Formats: sequence, C-alpha cells, structure tokens
Amino acid sequence: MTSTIARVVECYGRRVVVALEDGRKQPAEVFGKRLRVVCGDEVTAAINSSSGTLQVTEALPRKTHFTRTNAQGRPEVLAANMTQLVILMSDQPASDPFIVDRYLAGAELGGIKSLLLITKQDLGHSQALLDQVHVYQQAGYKVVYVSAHQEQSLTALREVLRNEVSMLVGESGVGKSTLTNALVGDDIQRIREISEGTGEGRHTTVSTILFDLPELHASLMDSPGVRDYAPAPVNDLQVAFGWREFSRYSGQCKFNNCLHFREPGCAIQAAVATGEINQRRYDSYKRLLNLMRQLLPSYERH
Ligand SMILES: Nc1nc2c(ncn2[C@@H]2O[C@H](COP(=O)(O)OP(=O)(O)OP(=O)(O)O)[C@@H](O)[C@H]2O)c(=O)[nH]1
Ligand SMILES: [Mg+2]
Ligand SMILES: [Zn+2]
Repeated sequence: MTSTIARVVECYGRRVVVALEDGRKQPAEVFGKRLRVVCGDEVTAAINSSSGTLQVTEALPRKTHFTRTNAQGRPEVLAANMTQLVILMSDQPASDPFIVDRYLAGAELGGIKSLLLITKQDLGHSQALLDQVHVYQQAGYKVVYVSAHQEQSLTALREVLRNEVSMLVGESGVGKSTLTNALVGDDIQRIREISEGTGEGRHTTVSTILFDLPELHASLMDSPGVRDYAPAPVNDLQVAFGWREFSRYSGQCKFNNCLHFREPGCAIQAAVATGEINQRRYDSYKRLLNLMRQLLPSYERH
C-alpha cells in the first residue's frame, strides 16, 4: 500500500487510532523514536509490508496547537489543529475560575479562539457562578449556556461548533464527555470498541479523543479533566496578552515594559483600583506572572 493521509483521533504514546480519508478508524503505530504525534495531527500512514501493521510515518505541519506546562516545567503539546478552545464551567463540581483564566490565557497566547460553555443548565446555576460569568462577559469573552439533556440548548451549541475544530477542556466532571456523547451519538460507540484494546475503558476520560460531526462540517475533541492548568512558558511581558480586558489600556502605562505589578503610573493597576478591571482577574494575572518568572531562567527574559 502506498502511504495515505490520515488524522490522529486518539493517542496513547506510540499507539494511536487514526481516521483515514474515507472516515474509517484504525489502530496504528508511530514509526521511529523521533516522531511524536498528538490528537488532531495530520499524518501520513502506510502498511508495513513485513508486519502488516498500519504505521504513522510522518507528521504534517500543524496549523495550531494547544500547549501546557507539564510537571517538569516544560512545554507540552496537548492536541493539534483545533480552531477553538471551548472551556467548560459548572456548578457541580464548582469550577475554579483561576483555572478558567489560565485556559483563556493559553488559548489567547496560542492564537486560538476561545469561548466559555456553562454546563448543566437543567440544574440551575448559583449566584456565585453567574457572577463569575458576568466578569468574563465584561472582560470580552463569549459565553454560551448548555445542558446535555435539553435538545434546544444543544441546537444552539451546534451553531457554535459549525465549521470549527473544537477542543473541550475543563476540570473533571464538568460534563465534557456527556456533551460529546449527546452531539456525536453512535460514532462514540464505534470508537469505544477500538479503544477497548488499550484497557482504557473507564468513565473518566484518560485521553483526548477526536470525533467528526460531518453534518456540521466540524470536529470535536473531548479531553481528560484536569486539576490544574498553566500555559506553556512565555516571556513575562507576554503574560498580559492572556487577559483580554487589559488590551483596552495598552500603551497607557508610564513604562512601555510595564508588568502591571508594582510600577508607578500603571494604567492596569489604576483600572483595578476603580473596579474597571476585576480584582480577582488581576490577582490571577499576578499568579501566572509569578509562575512564568519562576519557569523561565532570567537569561530568557528580555
Ligand atoms: N444534570 C446534568 N448532569 C450532567 C450534564 N452533563 C454532564 N452531567 C453529569 O456530570 C457527570 C460528569 O460528566 P462527564 O461528562 O463524565 O464529565 P467530564 O468533564 O467528561 O469528566 P472527566 O472525563 O473526568 O474530565 C456525569 O454524572 C454526568 O451525567 C448536564 O447537562 N446536566
Ligand atoms: Mg470525560
Ligand atoms: Zn502597567
């Protein structure tokens, strides 16, 4: 067989599942130690003539990728070729807004669109969650409400997903897989059968999985829940680009290399003092700034 173009839809180290151009999904092996792929990667695949197994032989350039800082403080690509990051928030379990802030920052820094999806609408929402949502709307982020059990809200969500490759992210239990199931339907069953061989048949998601939504000309990635998230290391001056509401004040600080920390004449600190910028969002910015300064050795800073 000559090599064909395929897309990685599941990834377990060297073992992956790829979707071929005709939509069929097949287990495959990543060939060669230096080749690394993630869910969403476009690859070339070919049958190895001696072993008869399908092998991924090359990864095509990524259009986008979403990264994190891993436990070793190094950048790690989580998935590729998404066009938008959909960050889920719920009341049960209550989402940590600091993690949500970091997801928003990670998308912004990675050049990926983002939106917030408030889940489990059928259960109602606490005032605390609604207040948090209001802060995000004021900051300029798009917010959509949904319930996996209410067809009407799923119809609205489908319009948000149309023509996009969306990656669902958020803490464990916010409802990523339930929504994926509701949107994908029987496709999920087929892929479950394939992944059974990996022994990953647990309720909580252990690996990012990509599904096609052909009627929407779209794809959806369900990802494992997290306990924490930090964007890949960036220069400390870049951290502010992760906070959309800060952009209204760009160029207004006294120093053009202002980190909005303790500098005099800082437009961001002034906006926090008047309440134009939310204090908790600002605290979150300072936390990430501190983390990034720890991660990057001083020579990598300006
Ligand atoms: N009432 C209600 N329950 C929901 C909704 N969506 C999800 N749930 C429930 O929330 C729980 C967790 O849902 P999952 O979809 O497994 O959450 P997840 O985000 O995929 O979790 P991880 O895979 O661990 O990251 C399950 O018991 C679901 O039945 C919803 O819209 N309404
Ligand atoms: Mg899940
Ligand atoms: Zn400043």
